[in-house]
Amino acid sequence: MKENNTGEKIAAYNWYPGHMVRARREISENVKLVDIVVEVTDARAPRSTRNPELESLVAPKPIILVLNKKDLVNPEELEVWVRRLAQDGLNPVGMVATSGEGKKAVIQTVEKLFRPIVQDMKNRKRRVRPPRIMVVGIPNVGKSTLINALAGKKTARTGSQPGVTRGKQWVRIEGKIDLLDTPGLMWPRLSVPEQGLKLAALGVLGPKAYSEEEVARYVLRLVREIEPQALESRFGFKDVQSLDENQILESIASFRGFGEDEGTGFPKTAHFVLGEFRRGRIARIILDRHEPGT
Ligand SMILES: Nc1nc2c(ncn2[C@@H]2O[C@H](COP(=O)(O)OP(=O)(O)OP(=O)(O)O)[C@@H](O)[C@H]2O)c(=O)[nH]1
Ligand SMILES: [Mg+2]
Repeated sequence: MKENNTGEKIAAYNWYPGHMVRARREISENVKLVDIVVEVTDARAPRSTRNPELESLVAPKPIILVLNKKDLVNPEELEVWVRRLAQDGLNPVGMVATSGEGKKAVIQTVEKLFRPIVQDMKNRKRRVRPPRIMVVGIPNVGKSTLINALAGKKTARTGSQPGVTRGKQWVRIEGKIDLLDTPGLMWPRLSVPEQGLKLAALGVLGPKAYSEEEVARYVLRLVREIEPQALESRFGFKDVQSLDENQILESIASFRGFGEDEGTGFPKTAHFVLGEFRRGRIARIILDRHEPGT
């Protein structure tokens, strides 16, 4: 099946075992230095853009799950995910790292999760210090943007703090939280072939790892299922549910004046569809479904 091709290509191209071993080692080392781990995910695929191993790597330290790029999803749909993830103890926070929206909620969640740790320090008659956090996540979810948003302009690098860790760079956020200033890069979850297509659709994977035409067809299929009216209003379709992906591509090709694209399998149209989807200009849908494994 085509889906499998993309899944296999992705696995072979991006994440061979050597990468994973190194990433795993680095995260396990860094997690010793912090109290709380901030896992950044893409709100358009809250399950598929998580790393399935992270919880066991960082346990018993708590995770704050940032659902970033929430400007690209429907707010009510995101709220359902936030409630479910909260039930799983993952402390979810929706965020727009590019604008800083959600930053306050992240800081408040850090403070809430740190309270019992402070209590413990007091009980042991230890000096109370600020919470230490680190950011982790798969490629392209917005880790660097989030670090910049948290650190802001006013915050100076605190340098390698003796007594914290030599050689590590920390930044102090709003005078009260120490953030490790380099994010931990995790590998994506590829247990189900469809997840490869989702990650490709969201731009998590390098362009050599997938076929744009295959991924564009997948995106169109999902939008047709989840929010057909989005395709109808954007491209003037009448009854998009009666069309297959090829017919949809063909119509978009003529809508855009890419008519000559048809004979070559719609590469231009596919590229256009993916670009528009990634910018949130086709539909603001969450690609993951609520049932596990999807
Ligand atoms: N729409 C939107 N785009 C965002 C948001 N946060 C980040 N981006 C964009 O997503 C892209 C990736 O952001 P980065 O911060 O570089 O992501 P990263 O996780 O550091 O990526 P790698 O370092 O490659 O692993 C950039 O084009 C950002 O501008 C957001 O909240 N909304
Ligand atoms: Mg980065």
